[in-house]
Amino acid sequence: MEPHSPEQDIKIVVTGPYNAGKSEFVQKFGTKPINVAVNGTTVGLDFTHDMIENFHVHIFGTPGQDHFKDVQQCVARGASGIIMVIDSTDPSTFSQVEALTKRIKAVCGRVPLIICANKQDKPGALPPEKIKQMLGFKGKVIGTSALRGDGTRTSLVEILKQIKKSQ
Ligand SMILES: Nc1nc2c(ncn2[C@@H]2O[C@H](COP(=O)(O)OP(=O)(O)OP(=O)(O)O)[C@@H](O)[C@H]2O)c(=O)[nH]1
Ligand SMILES: [Mg+2]
Repeated sequence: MEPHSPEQDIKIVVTGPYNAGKSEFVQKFGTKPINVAVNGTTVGLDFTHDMIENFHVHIFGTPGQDHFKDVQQCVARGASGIIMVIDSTDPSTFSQVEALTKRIKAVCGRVPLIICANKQDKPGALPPEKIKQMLGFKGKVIGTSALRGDGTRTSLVEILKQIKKSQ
């Protein structure tokens, strides 16, 4: 077996508003994902790890509820990339994206960020292009269904690509 090479380790944070599907997203990776939750809402973190594109990717999910601000920052600290998961059927939550991005970047720096327009399997889900326009976001918005696992790996590969490019 090859010796473990630390430069191939990478930390990604999965964040987003309450109930957007962050935990469901993280659960799609690795063999033994962890979710620290009470009554279905994350109160601690989600964590898993997986090998993707020759990187050993450590995937951390934050809580979404605003009263866990400190926990969000704790979980996000040191991440090289941010995946912002939003619920495409709930535009009332989109206004939270800006403040959340600021809060997470305060502990990660100006690292690459992509948005996952999640719950695309649900009727009434706004398409990713529409959400990109509504948010005025310049980066990549990828349609996902964390429930079905659609687009989750594509999102990870995209953020890794952006991280590699920025280094
Ligand atoms: N239909 C559908 N349901 C989803 C999808 N992703 C998540 N859900 C459901 O939405 C609910 C919330 O998902 P979670 O993954 O717990 O959301 P979260 O963002 O981690 O929530 P908090 O940790 O409480 O902020 C659960 O019932 C999920 O099964 C999706 O892509 N499609
Ligand atoms: Mg959660």
